[in-house]
Amino acid sequence: QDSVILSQTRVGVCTLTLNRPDKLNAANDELLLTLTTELRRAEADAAVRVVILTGAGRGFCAGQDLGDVSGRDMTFTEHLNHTYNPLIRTIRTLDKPVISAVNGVAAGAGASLALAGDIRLWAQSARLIEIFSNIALVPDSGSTWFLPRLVGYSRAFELMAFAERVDAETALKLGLCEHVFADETFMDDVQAYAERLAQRPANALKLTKQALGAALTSTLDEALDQEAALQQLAGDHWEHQEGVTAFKEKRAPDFVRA
Ligand code: T3D
Repeated sequence: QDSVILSQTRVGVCTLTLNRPDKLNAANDELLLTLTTELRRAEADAAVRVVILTGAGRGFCAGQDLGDVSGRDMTFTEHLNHTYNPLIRTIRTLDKPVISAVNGVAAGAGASLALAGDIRLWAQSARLIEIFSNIALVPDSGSTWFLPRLVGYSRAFELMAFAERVDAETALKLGLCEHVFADETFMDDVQAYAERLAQRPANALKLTKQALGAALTSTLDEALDQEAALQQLAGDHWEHQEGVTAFKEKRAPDFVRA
């Protein structure tokens, strides 16, 4: 398989691998559009409960393929609206959890992709660089939205202004990732984590993702209204019944029904 995106589904977990390892998975249009399509395909596939995004080889994603920019027949704005922005929106609105499994360097739009996941798992040797200012560009693909929410305005500005390299230990401290795993066992650890997540109640997680996504830009009043509406959908679902029954019967709930 030599597609720019590799797809494999195992035990309810679909792994989408950016596959241009010679260029640290720098993104061309084909990669970005295919990744968006594959995410939607995973969303529609009943066998998939969790999606992992990762990179082949030693890099996660080195951002825009700089060999692909000159001579392009789109403006920057048109290009972002055609490729990166639909991808980031797809990740954040997908009705299944998306894990960014950051196996190596994540730079530029690759850093944005690393931040866009609902959960961010890093290998020990992974690095994140808001590298845009090195080529005098503005952080895009959601970085200006994700990063200040995680680290605060001034830290985000500093990381962007100096294109500072953030290592895994610092990322964990700053809240840019949830867990760091050893390089040697990274994808096994990520798969095990994803399989645990796949056992959780899929409908409740879908609604939780929706509620959290909305709450990030809402008032408390709006969040309370949103919770009340979504709780009805959760409460009416068989998963809720199973959770309550399992509690009463003093057994583990089974949220993965064939
Ligand atoms: O619409 C729009 O187009 C605007 C959107 C912009 C979004 C963006 O992402 S802008 C930012 C673009 N990305 C960069 O500026 C990063 C460029 N890469 C680097 O600075 C370094 O490669 C890294 C710091 C990421 C990693 O450094 P290192 O030393 O580990 O690896 P390397 O040797 O530089 O790279 C390995 C190979 O990958 C190398 O190819 P070679 O010499 O072995 O044939 C290198 O040229 C290639 N590569 C890495 N990044 C890119 C790339 N090729 C094309 N585009 C890249 N972005």
